Amino acid sequence: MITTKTRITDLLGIKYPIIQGGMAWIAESTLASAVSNAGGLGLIAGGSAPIDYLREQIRKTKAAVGDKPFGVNIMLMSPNAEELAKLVIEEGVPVVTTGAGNPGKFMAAWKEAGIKVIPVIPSVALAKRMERAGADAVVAEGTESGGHIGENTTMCLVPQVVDAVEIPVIAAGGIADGRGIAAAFMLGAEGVQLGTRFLAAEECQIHPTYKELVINAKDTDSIVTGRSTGHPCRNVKTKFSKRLASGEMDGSLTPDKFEEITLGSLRKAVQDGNLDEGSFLCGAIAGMVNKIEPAKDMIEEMFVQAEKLLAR
Ligand code: TUI
Repeated sequence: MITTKTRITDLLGIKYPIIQGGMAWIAESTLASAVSNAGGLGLIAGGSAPIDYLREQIRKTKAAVGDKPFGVNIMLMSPNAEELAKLVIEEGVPVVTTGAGNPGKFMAAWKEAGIKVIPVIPSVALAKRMERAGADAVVAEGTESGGHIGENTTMCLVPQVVDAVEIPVIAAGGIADGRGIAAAFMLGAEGVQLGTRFLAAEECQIHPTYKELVINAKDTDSIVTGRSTGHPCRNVKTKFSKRLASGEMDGSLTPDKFEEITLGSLRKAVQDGNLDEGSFLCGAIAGMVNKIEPAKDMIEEMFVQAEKLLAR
């Protein structure tokens, strides 16, 4: 068990170099603490949740993980980003990851508070900018990921980011087993971030319909919607997401109408399992996620497999 000890395990003080994605509406204290207690880094998603709810989630996680680290993901497009940027300092959160924007303006305050900052980025240019701004590491996220995505694939993006920056790189997008982890390491990554696999964790509190969709998904069952709005998002293929994508394609759904229909659709998926109006975000690797099990079992199995492959 030495090949997956990296600058990421050192930086974060964790056993396995794995981060659980900060999935909006999904990543809460139960899942985050299960991942952190298993030796990875669990994240609470800021999403667009009320600040008092997030304070409670942070405190619950702290109580559940003891001295193990955990983090908070801040979605920079969200209206709560400014407030949450302050809350993580007040609450002594050890790690912050950011998505969907440039966290530059918050960086100095977070660094001063001793927070480890790991922006999620979809391009080499942003990775370089984040390194200059003082990021401790970056997550290079390929278009295979669920949710809001860039254009480049994990296979192309990760080695180019690794070549462009000195700070350690964490690979995300399309990874759901030990083979994916080993492959990411071969590309130069020193850690991985997984979202879709953790949707099937026992501790993940999404609606059973959501879990079923992920478990039953085949290789061709993810679809990107929102290209017309400039915010492409990968989802499970459902009647709703297919209708959105075809409406965008044939022009019958204007970007304004798209925004109107999808407002609140993440919550409808996660909490209500609403197949008619919910956006069930998932990565392109959902076809390989077939079993509900504890997060700890997932992590341990994946690293046994990755270590074996990397030791060859
Ligand atoms: O952020 C994510 N994934 C997400 S956020 C989300 S919630 C949402 N809801 C409705 C519409 C859109 C999103 C669901 N999934 N991943 C990290 C990520 N960050 N992917 C791409 C980016 C990104 C994009 C642009 C990071 C930086 C960036 O910078 C632009 C700039 O400011 O230069």
